[in-house]
Amino acid sequence: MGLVNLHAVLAKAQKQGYAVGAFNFVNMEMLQGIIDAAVEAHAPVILQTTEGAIEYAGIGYLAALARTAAATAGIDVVLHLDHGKHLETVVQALRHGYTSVMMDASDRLYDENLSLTQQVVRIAHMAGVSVEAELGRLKGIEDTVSVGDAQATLVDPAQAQDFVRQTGVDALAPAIGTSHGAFKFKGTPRLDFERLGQVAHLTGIPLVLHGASSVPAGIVNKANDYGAAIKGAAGVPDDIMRQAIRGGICKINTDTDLRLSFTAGIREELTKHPEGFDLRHILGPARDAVKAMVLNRIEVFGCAEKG
Ligand code: PH4
Ligand code: ZN
Repeated sequence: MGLVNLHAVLAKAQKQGYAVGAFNFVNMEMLQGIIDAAVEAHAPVILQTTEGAIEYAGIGYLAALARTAAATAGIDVVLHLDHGKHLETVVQALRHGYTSVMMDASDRLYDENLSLTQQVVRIAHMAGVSVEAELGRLKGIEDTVSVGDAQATLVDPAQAQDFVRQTGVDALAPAIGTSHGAFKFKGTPRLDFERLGQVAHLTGIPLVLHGASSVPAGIVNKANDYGAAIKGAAGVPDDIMRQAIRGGICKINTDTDLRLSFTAGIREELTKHPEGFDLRHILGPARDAVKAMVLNRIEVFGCAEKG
């Protein structure tokens, strides 16, 4: 089986009320940890790379790894461009066989975001490739100084309705209070579920939660025990994640959880075996740690046995 597009995978998720994990990778071991977990759980999976990952590893290597994994996985696998900021990167992704692209012009004026996304949808849909877009800015709700500022960073539901109608995107990432990285909330974690409900109702399409890592205390503590210095980390708790899925989230972006797991695994191995320098002994356990984390996320997302 080869790669499938995002539309196919998310239509099923939306209908049945679960979410599909979208996991970022930058090297072979991360990819293998992700795919091994998805195969074991028989879950559909979205493999995604950002422009930063492409700059680091090269799009040819990343696409070949994903294609190789999908060929024998026996589950639905999507290869998605995450946060494509430039039209050139989108075209590059199409040329390399990506089956889904995100045109992220959320930091531009609304009209620019609209016309750029319309262009991408026109080109991508001709090739059978799905398109995700974003509205609002990813920022923790409590990071803003006033209610007015908070409103300004979050998605405007009426604008989302207009945007989806005018672009025909397959999936939309509405900013509802999450942020990228390991430090998402200073106080009690909260997302704007009322706003999410309005966007789901007005657009009717599958929604995407960015900045959705759970940042488990156990993994952060393990990293710190083996030499990391990560203080004040906080992620999206599982009950909030489940509520988001009930509210229309069908794709969940997870990167930080994998980075934490991978590096905690490396730190443990190097600390326990300071005499070691065989890469296979160092990166193998890190790959296993990524697999364990992805299995955990698949359970929370409810997509096991849906592959
Ligand atoms: N992403 C991943 C963004 C990674 O430029 P870069 O490769 O560092 O960007 O789109 C997420 O939404 C991940 O959210 P998380 O940080 O909560 O895992
Ligand atoms: Zn993101």
